[in-house]
Amino acid sequence: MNRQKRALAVHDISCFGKCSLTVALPIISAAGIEASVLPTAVLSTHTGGFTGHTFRDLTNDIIPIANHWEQLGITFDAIYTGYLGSFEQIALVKELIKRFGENALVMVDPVMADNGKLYSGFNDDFPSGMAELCGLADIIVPNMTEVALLLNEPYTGGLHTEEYISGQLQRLSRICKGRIVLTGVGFDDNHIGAACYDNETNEITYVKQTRIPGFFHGTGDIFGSSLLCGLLNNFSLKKSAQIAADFTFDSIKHTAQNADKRHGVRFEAAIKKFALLF
Ligand code: PXL
Repeated sequence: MNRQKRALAVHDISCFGKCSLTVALPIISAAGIEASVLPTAVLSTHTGGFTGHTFRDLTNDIIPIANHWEQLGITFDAIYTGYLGSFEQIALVKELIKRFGENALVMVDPVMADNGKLYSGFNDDFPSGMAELCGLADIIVPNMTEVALLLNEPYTGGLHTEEYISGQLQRLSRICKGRIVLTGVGFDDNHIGAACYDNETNEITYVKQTRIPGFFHGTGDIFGSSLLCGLLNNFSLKKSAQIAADFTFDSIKHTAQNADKRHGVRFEAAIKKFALLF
């Protein structure tokens, strides 16, 4: 039997409203990968749509947790970072990557914005810090709003052209030396998908799925977690991105049309099909 792989997921715990660790953990486990966590903050809900959420910042716990793991000789096959609880945590995550990332696939999802807007709670200097963190990654997974922020450009929205996407990928490749998967790429009204840039071959490939209109909370985390699972199970970049696009689509498809979108999508109904891939 193959040695079991172990991924470290560095995200917040949003106690209600499926996203970040409440989706990353079950998805990583479903793909046969051991999931360890380093929670960056604990919130009563995510920050997208509910009012009055609590916020427990865990910045001061990161280094003591890392110190203990180092004493125990714990290693990881992947480090997957997402929503960070403070600007200061960017430097601490860089430190984690330095200590545990040498033999690990380092995937940075620069979670900070969507639909043209920086998430509440982040200052205007956050994107430049996130761009530095992306510089240490083997693979980054920004959405198109995050791409604009990483490049310090205005967000334009709407449908894309291949020319525009390849230009954004070229500019991003100056910030991130690794592979790049752009999410939320759409060339027509009926489809949405991802653009994958392979830094070794310079090749750009696209994956797509049927577009289901609307905004669905937590789908970026579902896409990122399932992409990581594909890569750790030795699927190609393109195949892993297609697995992620399919699982994200299936999760949205199983979500009731009248469901409260803040609650997240019904990935639980799609996870069996996903698990059978591994
Ligand atoms: O899914 C991204 C995400 C993660 N964590 C928190 C969030 C969001 C998006 O709004 O608020 C706390």
